[in-house]
Amino acid sequence: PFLLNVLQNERFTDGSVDTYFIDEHPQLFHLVRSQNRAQKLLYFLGHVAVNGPTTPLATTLKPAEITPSVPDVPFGADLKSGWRKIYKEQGPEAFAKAIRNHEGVLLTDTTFRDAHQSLLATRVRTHDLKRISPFVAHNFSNLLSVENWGGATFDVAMRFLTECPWERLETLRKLIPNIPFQMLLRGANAVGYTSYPDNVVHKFCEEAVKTGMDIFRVFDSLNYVPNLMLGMEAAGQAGGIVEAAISYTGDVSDPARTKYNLDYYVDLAEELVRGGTHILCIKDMAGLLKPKAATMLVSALRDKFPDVPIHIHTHDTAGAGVASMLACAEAGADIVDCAVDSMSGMTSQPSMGAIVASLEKTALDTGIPLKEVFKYSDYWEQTRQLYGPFECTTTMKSGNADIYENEIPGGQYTNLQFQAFSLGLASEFNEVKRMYAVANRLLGDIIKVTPSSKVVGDLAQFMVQNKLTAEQVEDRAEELSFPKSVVEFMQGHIGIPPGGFPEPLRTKILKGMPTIDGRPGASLSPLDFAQLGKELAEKHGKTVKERDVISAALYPQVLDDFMDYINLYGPVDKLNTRIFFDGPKIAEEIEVEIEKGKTLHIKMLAVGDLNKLGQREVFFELNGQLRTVLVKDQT
Ligand code: 3PY
Ligand code: ZN
Repeated sequence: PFLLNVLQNERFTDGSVDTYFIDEHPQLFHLVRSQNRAQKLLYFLGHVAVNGPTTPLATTLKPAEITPSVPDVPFGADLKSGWRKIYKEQGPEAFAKAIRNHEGVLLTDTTFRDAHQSLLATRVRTHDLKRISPFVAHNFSNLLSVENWGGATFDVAMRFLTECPWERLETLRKLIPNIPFQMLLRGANAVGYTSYPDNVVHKFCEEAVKTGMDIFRVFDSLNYVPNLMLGMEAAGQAGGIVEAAISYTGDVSDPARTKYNLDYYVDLAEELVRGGTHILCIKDMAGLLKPKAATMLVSALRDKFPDVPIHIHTHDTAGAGVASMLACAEAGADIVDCAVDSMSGMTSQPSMGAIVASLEKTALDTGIPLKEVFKYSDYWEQTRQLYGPFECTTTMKSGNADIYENEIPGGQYTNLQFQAFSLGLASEFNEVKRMYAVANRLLGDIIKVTPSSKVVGDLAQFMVQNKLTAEQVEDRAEELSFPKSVVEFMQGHIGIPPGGFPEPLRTKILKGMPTIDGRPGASLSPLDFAQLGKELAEKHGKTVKERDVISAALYPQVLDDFMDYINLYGPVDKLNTRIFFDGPKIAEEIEVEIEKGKTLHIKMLAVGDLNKLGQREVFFELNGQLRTVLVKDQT
């Protein structure tokens, strides 16, 4: 209040007094802001104490009461330069050339993105990524990249972790300046589930490069080339390294599976190479690439494209991931994906330690120090316990080779299993898996990855719930009310599948509804960013950043909710993970560093009785002083 009085004083505002004291003491203003932030955090903690977690916990498990220890990083030691230097100094083409000239196999570490997207429902917070980042920068400068952004992490960060995904990228970039960062871009769907106007995808990529992103793995859920090209162009024009990905399905080693055979993949690769990709990726999102198929596919691509780096992504759902990655490496792949041991296996990527150890002292040596991998794994083994409420292992106890039949992508496999178990229908999971394969054939045997995997999953669940066989679906298609995702797929909303749409099923389902011919985004008019920025500023009453406008373009409602939440609860991303999910215990002392050098000491003392207005007073000690907040009891 004192500062506000000064600022509003006429003599102050007309400049007729000497304000050097204020000019020289900017911290006076910080004080006002940080008090406000502290009060908001107390309100958040009070709210959790009274009403429970603001982020729905998926199971009854609690985060473990531990503070994971971070392995030492030598103080003041210089960082070794890594692959990022080549890219930044010489550009993407030279980067690609250097990869081809490199002896040995390079690794991409997916621990910061796909591993937790697959095992922990994408819930890993920046707080825990940040703590281990200096260790990664110091010990793993030989990594080709750290995959740490994109896919589902973008919306989950705002929606469930109430933290800004851009800030995550910026923070990690500062801590890991030497290793290239890699993200997953869903082509024309950017990091969303639907097509966006072209200028949204372009603007998103520009901002991502500015914030620190380097390599863009671009895929399309139907391998639809126009969608892929749009994503590749956006990433390339923004100055990023383009890694066009072919999503892998079927089995090239099985002569009976003719739709997605070697010719299909080599022809598609040819289009992507012609389209200017710097790196070619095989994205095996369901973990279907068995060792023999891996050898066949990589050898064919290696022969055909001797100058293009080949990067392989897989999931270890069946348990054959390490064997397949070794086969890829032997056949000439330049880079393979892995996750640190304690975050690997099952629907995640194969184990980094296992791959590093298998190739040590061979011509394909990864150059990654195994001893440091153990320490890195130890950090994640501990940290993973904080995410107990989201553990896929509550339902999944082992790998399962049945994915060779149902072809369900890693992330979706654990989701479907969890859904079935939480409805008490464990046996139904088997039925859903079986029906997933049936639904896929009904839809024409399509590529299954976000968002086309949802179409297949929705149809499978619809068939299980309504006890429909494939024949019944085909016969009664005109009268059934199909899930929205299935209808939109048939309308062409996500693109055109290889070999076209299944007929007569499509005609029967659409019954004359409008269809989109060609690339869905092509018919969308450009988004007016200036107008959207104005609207956001009016709504949220503060200077909205460019990156917030981009988030709003992708996820309007999610961004609005996120901003309202932050306005109410303050910088909850600064709380440690157990406290964020579950709140403190009575009398437990916690420290929250809300900015560098500014730490709050908070102790929750008591939760008061319910008053006549249905509220409870929650008592705290904040930096030694008594504070209270009044919280509406919503239980
Ligand atoms: C995503 O789109 O998020 C994926 O991880 C697909 O494999
Ligand atoms: Zn994946």
